[in-house]
Amino acid sequence: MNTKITELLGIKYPIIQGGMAWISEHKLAAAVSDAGGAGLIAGGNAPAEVIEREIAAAKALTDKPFGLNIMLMSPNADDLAQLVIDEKLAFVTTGAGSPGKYIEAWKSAGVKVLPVVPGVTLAKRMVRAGADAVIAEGCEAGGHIGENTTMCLVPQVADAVDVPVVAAGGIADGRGLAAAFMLGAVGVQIGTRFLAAQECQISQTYKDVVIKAKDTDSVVTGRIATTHPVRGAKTKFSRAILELEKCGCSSDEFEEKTAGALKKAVDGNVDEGSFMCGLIAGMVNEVKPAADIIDEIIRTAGGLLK
Ligand code: TUI
Repeated sequence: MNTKITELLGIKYPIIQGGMAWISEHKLAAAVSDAGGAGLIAGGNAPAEVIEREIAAAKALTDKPFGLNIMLMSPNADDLAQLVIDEKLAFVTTGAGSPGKYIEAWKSAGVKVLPVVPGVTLAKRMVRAGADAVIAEGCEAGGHIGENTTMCLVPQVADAVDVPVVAAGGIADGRGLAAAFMLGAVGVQIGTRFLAAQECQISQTYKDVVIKAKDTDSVVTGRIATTHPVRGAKTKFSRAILELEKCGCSSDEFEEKTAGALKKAVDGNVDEGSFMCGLIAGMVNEVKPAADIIDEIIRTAGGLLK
């Protein structure tokens, strides 16, 4: 299944792992890369030394290319941007902002640059700045989201730019990959399905939340109290947060209640954790090795595309 994205990244299958803060660490990244996809370590808010160790651990597990995701709201973004160059990583994906100021340096170092974009304007801006591809992410995705849907966003971005487009948000199986191709994408980014990968190091509690989620068990918090809405699983905690902001809490109060909540979810704290996952969680029903997840996606999509 060769596409412009498999060519660009030197990978076998057009599947990029989502860069999930606190979640996408070396074991998952190496497993996805070994299985023919593009594995990713997520920088999140971690200091560069921590991510340096993650990169070393991933290099010890795989000789396949993998990348780093940089969350641009992080105070450590500058350090992580430099780390990508120092570690000679194959590619970088970015989220939650514009990576414009880093692109030239990354390109000079031979790093492929794939910004996540929630809209057409940023997609065009990123291509003008030198991005090698863009990841058009719809609001079906988990974590921090924009306003447009994958179905509407991907073809508009594909029409607007002349670099490869990767579809993200709401894709977890071969039908999603085939559909993404029909929308003009040449690959997909998948996060939520990999939460239930055997190699994913989150708590069993987090995996159970994802596996038990139904189609209606998703909620977006932070639309009123913040400028960075986040999609996650409907839990007692996320419902309480939503009520809090509906009642007009201040952004400070909101931030105080949700600070560190993703890490708490990763550690299995159901009472105070923010279990970020996409709308497609309702379709994720079992834990499997990353290689089996990828094989199944490729087999199903291949059959459909014939
Ligand atoms: O970044 C993500 N998903 C994330 S980041 C994250 S960590 C976090 N934790 C708590 C609160 C907020 C974040 C969890 N999930 N996805 C990619 C993504 N990027 N979605 C939306 C965007 C985005 C938004 C605005 C990208 C660029 C952008 O640009 C604004 C500008 O500067 O033009």
